[in-house]
Amino acid sequence: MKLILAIVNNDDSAIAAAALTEAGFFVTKLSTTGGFLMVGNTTLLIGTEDTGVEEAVKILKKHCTTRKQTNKPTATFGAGLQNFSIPKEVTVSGATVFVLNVDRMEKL
Ligand code: 2BA
Repeated sequence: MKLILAIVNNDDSAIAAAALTEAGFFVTKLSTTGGFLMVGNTTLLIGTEDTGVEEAVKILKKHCTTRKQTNKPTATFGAGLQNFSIPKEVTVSGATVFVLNVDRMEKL
C-alpha cells in the first residue's frame, strides 16, 4: 500500500479531490502553507493500493495546473527579507507529489 502526499494549489484542490473521490480513491484534504511564498496551499492525502498510484497521479495531472505566482512580502514574511535575492515571480507546479510506502493501515 502507498500514501500519496500531493501539495496542490488551493484553487485546484476541490476539483482534484472530487475527481479522485469519483474514481474511488479515499482522500483527506489538509490546509497547508508553502515555506517559500508563505501562502496557503492544500495537501491531499491519498491512501491507495500500489496499483492505484498511477491513476491517482494521472487525475492530479489533469486537474492541477502550473501557475506563475508573485513572491510578495507579507506580515509574517517581513519587509526586511526584500533584500534577499529571492525571485519576484516563481513558477508553482500543478502538484508536488510524494509517494510513500505504508507498513500498515487499519480502520478501527
Ligand atoms: P512554496 O514553498 O511556497 O514554493 C512555491 C514556489 O516557489 C515553488 O514551486 C518554487 O517554484 C519556488 N521555490 C520554493 N522554494 C524555493 C527555494 N528554496 N529557492 C527558489 N525557489 C523556491 P513548487 O516547487 O512547485 O512548490 C510548490 C509548493 O509545494 C511549495 O510552496 C511547498 O509547499 C511544496 N513543496 C515543493 N517542493 C517541496 C519539497 N521538496 N518538500 C516539501 N514541500 C515542497
